[in-house]
Amino acid sequence: MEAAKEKRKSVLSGIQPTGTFTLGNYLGAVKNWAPLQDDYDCAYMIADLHSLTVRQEPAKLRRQILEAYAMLLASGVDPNKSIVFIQSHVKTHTELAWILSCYTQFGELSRMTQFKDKAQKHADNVNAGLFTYPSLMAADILLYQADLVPVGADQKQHLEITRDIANRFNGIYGNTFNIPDGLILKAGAKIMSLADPQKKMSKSDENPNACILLSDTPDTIIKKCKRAVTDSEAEVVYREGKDGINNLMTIYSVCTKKSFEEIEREFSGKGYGDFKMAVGEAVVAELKPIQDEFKRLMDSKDYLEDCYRKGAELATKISRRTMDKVNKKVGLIVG
Ligand code: ATP
Ligand code: LTN
Repeated sequence: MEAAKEKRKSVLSGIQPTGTFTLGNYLGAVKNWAPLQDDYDCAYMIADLHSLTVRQEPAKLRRQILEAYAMLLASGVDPNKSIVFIQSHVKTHTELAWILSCYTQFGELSRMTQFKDKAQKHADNVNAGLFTYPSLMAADILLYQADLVPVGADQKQHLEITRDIANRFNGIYGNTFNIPDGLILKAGAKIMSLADPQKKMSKSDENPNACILLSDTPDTIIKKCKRAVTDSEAEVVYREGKDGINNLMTIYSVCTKKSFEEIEREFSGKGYGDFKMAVGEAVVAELKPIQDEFKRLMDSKDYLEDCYRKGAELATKISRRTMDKVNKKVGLIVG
């Protein structure tokens, strides 16, 4: 008799279409999504509803959603292997988010550092969506009974609250949700701003020199690397207090797969100028195939539309199962 096939574990992750992806988004998150497709059942989404928590220009947002979708495919996310969809197309996300928000405490939401940061940054628009953002993110993850959630280090707290909400719900109603684990890689989990290496590189940073965008030309990438803030020493070594150099070493290491020791040896006796040039060239080489594929995909809008429609259909089908279960458990009449 054939041995029962082991069920593959599942993965879900998402990214907001709040701007062009930065090198941080790519190295910390998206780059790691494609390799997971071989071993897991993956679902990847553009978190367009999450991006509404900050004021967006409608025409620009529409363009960014499509660009973000194309960028996922250009980065190796394959719609024939994974479910690749746009969050707002799958209605179960807001449906579950509402229910989960009734199992999420005001106190725990108040402790979210992303909420505190964004509330400070957008003091004129501290809206309810910004506050309940984690309930929607928990819904995204729990709907697919995800085992693993690959994200950058800044999302750790949101994963913890997702687990807390799931455990709370399971505790009241019996086993309903799988409890997910974060998958936060050591290398590249937090790429820092080139202008202020104590701050994370963020797509919504106003300083254009702070981040490398996936759409930057080779010249711009090299210029930004050359301008990166470092220190007044001249030694390429990974050491506490050398935030700028540590960040560039991390970027160089992830792009070239060289260890910190190898990099230190390679640049021993050389100045920061040579090192920054090498970092720039490594980033250009890393991004070139993605940029070429992105351009090709943006010229194939019908193909993209076909992919996101199919993605939404599949995601709806799978997530509906969890949604029906939840509605039943809390005592709604499932129509
Ligand atoms: P925003 O500036 O709008 O807050 P963001 O650049 O922080 O956006 P998100 O859409 O919130 O990006 O995050 C997408 C993914 O990229 C997440 O998994 C997040 O952890 C990861 N990520 C974001 N910034 C970095 C960074 N600097 N280094 C590593 N990973 C990052
Ligand atoms: N909040 C995430 C984006 C996001 C996400 C998700 C990530 C929305 N839903 C579900 C993982 C799983 C961020 O990166 N800022």
